[in-house]
Amino acid sequence: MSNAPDDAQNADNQTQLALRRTFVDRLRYSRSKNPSTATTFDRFVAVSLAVRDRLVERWIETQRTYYEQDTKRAYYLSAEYLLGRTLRSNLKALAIYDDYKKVLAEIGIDLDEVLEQEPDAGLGNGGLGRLAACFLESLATLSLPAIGYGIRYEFGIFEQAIRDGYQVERADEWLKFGNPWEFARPEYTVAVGFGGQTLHVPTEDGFRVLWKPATKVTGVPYDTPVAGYRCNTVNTLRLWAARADQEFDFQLFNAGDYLRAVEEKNASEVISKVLYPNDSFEIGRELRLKQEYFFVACSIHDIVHRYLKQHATFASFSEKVAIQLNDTHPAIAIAELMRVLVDEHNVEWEEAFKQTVGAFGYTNHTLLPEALERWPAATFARLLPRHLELIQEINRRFLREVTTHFPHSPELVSRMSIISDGAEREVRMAHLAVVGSHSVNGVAQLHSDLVQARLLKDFHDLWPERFNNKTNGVTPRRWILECNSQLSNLLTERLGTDSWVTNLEALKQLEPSVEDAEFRTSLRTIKMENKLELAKLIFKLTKLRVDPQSMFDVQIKRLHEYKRQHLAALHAVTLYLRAKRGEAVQPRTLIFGAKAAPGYRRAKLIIKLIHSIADIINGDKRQSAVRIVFMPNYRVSLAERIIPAADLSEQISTAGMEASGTGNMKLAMNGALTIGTLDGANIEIREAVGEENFFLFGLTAEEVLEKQRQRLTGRAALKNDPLLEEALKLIREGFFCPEEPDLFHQLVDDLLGYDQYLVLADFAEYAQKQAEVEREFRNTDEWTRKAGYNIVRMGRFSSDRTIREYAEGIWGVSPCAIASPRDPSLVPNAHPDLV
Ligand code: 26Q
Repeated sequence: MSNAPDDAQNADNQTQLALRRTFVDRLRYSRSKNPSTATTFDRFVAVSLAVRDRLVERWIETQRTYYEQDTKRAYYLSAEYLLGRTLRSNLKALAIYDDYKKVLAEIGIDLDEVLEQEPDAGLGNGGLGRLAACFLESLATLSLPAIGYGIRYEFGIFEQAIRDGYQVERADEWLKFGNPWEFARPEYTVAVGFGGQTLHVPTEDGFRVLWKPATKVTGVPYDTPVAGYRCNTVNTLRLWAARADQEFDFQLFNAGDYLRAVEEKNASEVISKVLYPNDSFEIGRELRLKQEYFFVACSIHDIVHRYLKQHATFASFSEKVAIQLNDTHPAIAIAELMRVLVDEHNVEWEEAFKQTVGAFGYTNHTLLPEALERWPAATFARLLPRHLELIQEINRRFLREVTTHFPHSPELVSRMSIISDGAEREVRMAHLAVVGSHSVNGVAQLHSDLVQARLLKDFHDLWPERFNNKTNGVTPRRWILECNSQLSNLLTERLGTDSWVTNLEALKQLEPSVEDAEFRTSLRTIKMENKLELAKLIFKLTKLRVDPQSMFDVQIKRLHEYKRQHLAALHAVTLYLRAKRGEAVQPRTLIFGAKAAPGYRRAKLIIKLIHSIADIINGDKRQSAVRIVFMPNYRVSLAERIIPAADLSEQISTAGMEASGTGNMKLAMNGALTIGTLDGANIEIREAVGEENFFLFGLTAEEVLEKQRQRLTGRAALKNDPLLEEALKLIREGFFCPEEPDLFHQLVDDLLGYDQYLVLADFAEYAQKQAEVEREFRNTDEWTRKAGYNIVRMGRFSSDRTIREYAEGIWGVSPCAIASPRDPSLVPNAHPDLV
């Protein structure tokens, strides 16, 4: 008779034995250390390499299966991947987290301390980059055949320090001590051309175009495995690094031009050096266009090469290949695929364009017209002469179609043209993306509606069937399971299963639990413990002591005027004034985390404003109601500590300006209540959690447009609000910044004048809603009930749901189950080189 518990115990012991052995082996043979000489960082690398070893068998099996089944693949092209840390995710995906914790504890090592050694992979600015990372994780967990392509930036998003209340930037040297997750693949390099001339060479039936680039750069792929959660699928993230072209160098060195050769080498390698730290387009940075074309050319080459290994013609290209453009940053891929098909493989234009449109999908992430990417045609002509010709031909045929559909409308033709006809001709990347794709989507319902009704209205009139919505989501593995272990345990215990981890909608079965007082007590206890942990971290990082009993009011996101951090700061000043007058103000700790683009002066000034206000308010020990914390260097790993501890989530953008938001989702699913405008995904979150569990305020997107048309001043909104007036006056006159009393003069005057983001117009309703928040917070049990409903009703906002919608609605890719890894020597029929 078998003894099941004993068998399980034996298996555990065996696993733990194996884990210990690989760990010690990796310390010894990959770090040349033994357990007594190893540093904590050595231990981090050794555990990571041991975990990587376990992934590799599944990785090989996954790629073999895709190849054998010749599955359609989804290719995600993104200039950004904000991955954060990887070790904890992979331990959990492989179900060896608890074993490793135990094994390490037995030899006196604390796993949590080891995990803290890992630097964040910060290859992105904010929402768009983190979305790409959540998507990769969901793709693998859903067993979908997919590859992510991007740039291996040597320096990711800058490290932020605060000096005298000002942001200062430092280089992010995330690769300094090596990266245990990546595999360099120098055997699969790609040559990328820049500049030069196009030659039109006559042939029997017309002519061929040859592009003779002036310089070449080599792309070296670095592959990182992306593990699905408990499912054997391991997909690939392939990031390209720029290296100087050997042959090109060789010629220069041989010509005796040593210095020029070294200069050229540097100029090539600078392409993948650094992530642009702007989360909005800024015209005129030629290197940025080089980065975009560089990674796109490498990726398209890779995709076409992989397709051609199994297909003789391009007739079924779009049946096997789906390419998603994460915003317009990789949109040049449309012209590049046309170039490869038409110039290099002799495919007829019509057929090539059909396959191109069939393959591409475009995701838009912004409605702000100034944020749309456009490049001077002259820059294109210099850097990518052949691509400009191809874009002109795509445009010529497109405008012919416009004229056929809407005759006699020259204005329409000029509005829709891919190349604008102003004093300086510019290539409009969004127009190129729409014309070259069969699908165009926004990232929340309101945003998609506005894309269709405003931003790309003319295109929607022409091709309504191309347009659709894909509301964003976030991965519950990182954003609940890994960052909030106590909440995870409670959910699993109550549900009787951990199925919610891969099926977040299952949480709706816990609705009855929310009405159970014991469950609410657990929720409250967990939130308090998370707040205590965060309070410790705040003290460690800022030396400020905050009261965990106070309301933790959190605004974490990039710094932008449209996101209105200054609205929250202004409100904090009014709370402070009320507290000073002896009014009973609910104790509250405002927690900010935000990086400003280094060239965005107003955003940097708002960071200084927050610090100035914080200095005065925190320093005033006669009141304890208001505390303000600015957590420096906000990043993924810091978000993981802040989010589980939040009571209130600030989602207060000017309506119509935040495409979706995804931090709003992470906070709500961890039991924070939202105070927010009718913007982006807030609208859908409110619908999902129930309007009674959401604090709504502010103008609607329509009203915002109307107000902006009226050109009212901010001062017009001041009427009957002496408190707001006083707050503005104090800021303006330097009360919070005696060293530089004029510092915020202009900022306040701009609010009182044009007030583009309607900060003052929305202030009264915001303050009123915050008063309601205070009242509700004091009713602890009722607050916890609302938090509970937020948690159990957020199932729709899993990126698993989002990715299923992309897979079914845009890509036509299906799940592909991967067998358990076998001993590699037992796999029959050694297969051809799998790239
Ligand atoms: C473009 C050209 C040149 C230099 C930089 C850029 C650039 C880089 C990053 C432009 C934009 C970005 C990032 C945009 C971004 O993060 N957008 C956010 O995307 C999220 C995911 O869809 C949404 O939730 C947010 O609402 C949106 O602001």
